[in-house]
Amino acid sequence: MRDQRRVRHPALRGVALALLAVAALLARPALAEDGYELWLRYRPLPAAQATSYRAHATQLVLDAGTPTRAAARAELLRGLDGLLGQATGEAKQATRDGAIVAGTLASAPQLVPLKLDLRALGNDGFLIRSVTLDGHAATVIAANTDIGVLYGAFRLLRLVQTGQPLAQLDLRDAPREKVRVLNHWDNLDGHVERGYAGNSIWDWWKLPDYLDPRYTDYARANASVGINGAVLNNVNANATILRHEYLLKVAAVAGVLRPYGMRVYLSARFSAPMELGGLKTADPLDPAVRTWWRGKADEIYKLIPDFGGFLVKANSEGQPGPQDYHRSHADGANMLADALAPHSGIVMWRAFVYSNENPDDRAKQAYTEFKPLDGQFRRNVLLQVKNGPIDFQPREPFSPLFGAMPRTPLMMEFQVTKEYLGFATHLVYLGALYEEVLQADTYARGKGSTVAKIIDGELDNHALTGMAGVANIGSDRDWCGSTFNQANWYAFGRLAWNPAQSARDIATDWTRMTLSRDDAVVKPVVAMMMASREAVVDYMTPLGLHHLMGTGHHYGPMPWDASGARADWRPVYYHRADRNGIGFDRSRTGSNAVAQYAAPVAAQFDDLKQVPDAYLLWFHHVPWTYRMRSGHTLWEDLVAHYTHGVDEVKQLRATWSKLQGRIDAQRYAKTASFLAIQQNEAQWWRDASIAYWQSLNGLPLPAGQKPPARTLDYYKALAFPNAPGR
Ligand code: GCW
Repeated sequence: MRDQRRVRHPALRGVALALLAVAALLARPALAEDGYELWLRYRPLPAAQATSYRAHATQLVLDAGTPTRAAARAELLRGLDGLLGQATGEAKQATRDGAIVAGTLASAPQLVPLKLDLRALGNDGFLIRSVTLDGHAATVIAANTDIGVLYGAFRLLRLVQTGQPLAQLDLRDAPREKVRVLNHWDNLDGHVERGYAGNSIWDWWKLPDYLDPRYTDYARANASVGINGAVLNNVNANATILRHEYLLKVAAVAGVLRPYGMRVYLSARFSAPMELGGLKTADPLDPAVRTWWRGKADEIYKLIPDFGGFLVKANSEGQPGPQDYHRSHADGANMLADALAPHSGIVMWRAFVYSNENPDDRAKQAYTEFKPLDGQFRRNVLLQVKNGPIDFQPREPFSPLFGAMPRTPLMMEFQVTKEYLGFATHLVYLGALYEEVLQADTYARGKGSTVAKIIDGELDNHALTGMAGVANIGSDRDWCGSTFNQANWYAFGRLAWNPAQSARDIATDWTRMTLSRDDAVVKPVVAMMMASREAVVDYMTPLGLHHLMGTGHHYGPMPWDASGARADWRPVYYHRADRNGIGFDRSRTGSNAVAQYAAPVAAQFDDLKQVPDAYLLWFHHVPWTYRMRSGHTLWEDLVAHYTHGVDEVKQLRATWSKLQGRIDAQRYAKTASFLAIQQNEAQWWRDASIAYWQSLNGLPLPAGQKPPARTLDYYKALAFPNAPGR
């Protein structure tokens, strides 16, 4: 039914708004900048800007007859009212210049005479165009579906928030990835694995009866960047989530997310038929097991008709899986895919597998396991591949699986939470990392075969495509543990929509929406963000080093550690340093991991003369005295990188301190404190690493370099039994 909000009298509404504002002022400190609003921060624009936008937002024409269109209407009114300091009127059709008319052709039939070409927009796309309608200048948001209308509404608001003109618009956009999902590593007891922003936002205890309003704001934020799904529970899955009483809770969450175009998915524990169904086996070829999963899928879809499907971590880090029954990953994935197919559900099967019992280089194992299975998966299976061959390091070369399985749709898995990049407190803009991976050239079909073109289906002609981000969201008031971590959620969503976008442009939009539209803020903040990723690589793991973080919790430097339960969980496995040299030899004469890449890439990585410095110690073991392109020795350059990383953090702090007064006090202060923590920890990383390498190589510090502040024994004695996120 048409929503009955009346066209309000602007003057009266103005008075009411003013009274409300006074009441709010009296009730609590107004406009608390606690970060809760994220980038959907509709604070009033400066007067001159507001005036010029008001001419393009005189009234809203939007039939809010479905929950999704109602969400679009609510968002537009909230955004325009807030940004422009007005009470946006509504009408059934454009009655004056400056109307915003939004809808599908069915819900906004007045758009039909415009003969808009919506064919290329698909399900989720939209167009925004300046037109003349019923004799009035108007801005049209048109789409084939309600969700396209909602995405268009958010885009129009983004134009205002980022200071773009609303005149002569002719903008079309549609996502290049179909499945754009967050993976929550949230346990049912509220703990978030690798979460640094408080507890899980899913309150399983109070669900389904209590729906935290936060779920709605979560959905709004995701829809604003085009994220259209969420896996609610940890990939280290508890079968309990599949019990009927939990499915009722999941259905309640799905009901909140649905109007915003988000589907829910669940991580499925492979052994659930035994744990919940009392079966003796979870063998994917066993008829009783197959029947159990089909029944479970039917039960789920009765409760949640648009359920997205399952995410599975199998035979990885101790999780059960098909190999327990000598079946392949394809057997396992296909069994679940068959159960979901009648309901159009999908399986996202993770390729993150490696085994301690396998003596081969860990970096090679996922490829070795999955490459032979190319072409064996059902049509509704996406293989979810982490960006690099090891595990979400500050820098890794792209996973060799990208480009190696043309007959299987591969989905990207990025980590948004910063497990290996300083947890919540370090400022690291991951947009730069994502872009580097997406733009990497696999050469799978010759030059220009970027990872982006593989995962968006262009290169091998796949219709089922996707990108997953391991969420950094928790119960903290600011959602992500820090203001700048919000940018990583934002950038993930924007790149899942279109992996060809520029990280810098995304950072610029985010800054304008989140912090300030003032160039004196935007320029330095974007510069900070863009420099931050290289900084963390330098102070933690320069020149291709990796996985030297504290065993288990992954906090701080522990390159000396050889205590992990498995060889491939010990830092010493990865750096292989001794008196003479350092680095993991993955060249043809070493583990030959290079051979997993297409020939031109393999040749480049294999050749010491060609391998980029950034991957030197990833692919090669070289003497400390190795002569770098710079003319310096490896040791000299290594130390210089560590120092440079620390210096960059000092620079981030200095830049931020100049912004005091230009950014609200609350968010300014939190970031300033966090940057101080980051500087201390960057210094610690540098000093502890250098002290350890010196204990092996016996070399003096390069000229001009400061010695570590403490002894190696001091760093080795540090312990962090309560580090978060385990
Ligand atoms: O990076 C490792 C993490 C584990 C995680 C695993 C995975 C969910 O340390 O906490 O488990 O990756 O991706 O499965």
